[in-house]
Amino acid sequence: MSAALLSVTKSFGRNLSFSGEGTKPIVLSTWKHGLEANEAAWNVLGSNGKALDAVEKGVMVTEADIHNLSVGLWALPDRDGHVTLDACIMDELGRCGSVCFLEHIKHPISVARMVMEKTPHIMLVGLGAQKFALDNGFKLEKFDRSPEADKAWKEWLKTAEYKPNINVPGNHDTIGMIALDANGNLSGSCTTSGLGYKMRGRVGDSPIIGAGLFVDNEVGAATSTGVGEEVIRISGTHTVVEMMRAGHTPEEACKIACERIKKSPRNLKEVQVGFLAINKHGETGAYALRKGFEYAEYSNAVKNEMRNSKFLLEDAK
Ligand code: SD4
Repeated sequence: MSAALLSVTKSFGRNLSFSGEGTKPIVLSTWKHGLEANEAAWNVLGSNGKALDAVEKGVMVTEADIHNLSVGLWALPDRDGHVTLDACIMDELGRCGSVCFLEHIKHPISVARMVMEKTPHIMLVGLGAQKFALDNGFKLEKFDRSPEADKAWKEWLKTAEYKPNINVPGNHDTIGMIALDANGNLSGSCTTSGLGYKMRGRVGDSPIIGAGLFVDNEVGAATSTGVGEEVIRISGTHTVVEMMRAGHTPEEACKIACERIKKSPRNLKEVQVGFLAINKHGETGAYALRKGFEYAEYSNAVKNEMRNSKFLLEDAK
């Protein structure tokens, strides 16, 4: 047997021989706003609810936060001043739904869930996604930008320099949430306004299944945050889940995905990416390219605490 195959077989042994109760229910989400979102998710999980409901209800809190500059309608606009939203959701049956470039709708995650549940498709974009939302009872929110976002955008226009700065609050803070419910089922959600001052029409990793979010109920779930282009290039969260399938811990799996990004010949100086993962046993882990990525974890053992992710590159500011 080749060395590579042997190591895969060996590491598979780790998963198969996992013993103990594991941790469930449990919910994890990216960044500080994850604390509030986790509370809402825990309301579902703690009363024996489904992971799918938990991850929708959880991130809806962030989408409705009028002070959040990176998720929902009150977030930073694109360079032309329009707020365009991306979101996706995936459940334990491998069902998934996604919306991209959605404007003037408050809860893209719920539209994504409806795409999953009511259509034969996975992704709807732009005006088509908006029409689908309106046809299904969502309301058109007519304002263009929140006062906070408007002020930030007008300030940005003075130089109009596009820089997806690393770890700048408000520019990198997508919420990705993954949960394991009391019945041992996994689901995940991811929702964002994307990178602040992006080109009009730009879509990142967050609404792309296998990039911003991936769930395999036999193995685990993962979500990502940061510069979406880099995550898409390596099918980031699919990679993380496949590494867990091969027997790696969630933290190792996230680290391997970061290492793939690090190998890039492109200049990654301004790039941050963070991965967050959970396996079927409720083991959790994260890894980032650079210092600064943090996430919130909530279980019976860990009552909603922030954790700092380990990272690969020491050159963080
Ligand atoms: C994107 N990944 O649109 C998103 C942005 C982000 O934390 O994650 N911010 O590329």
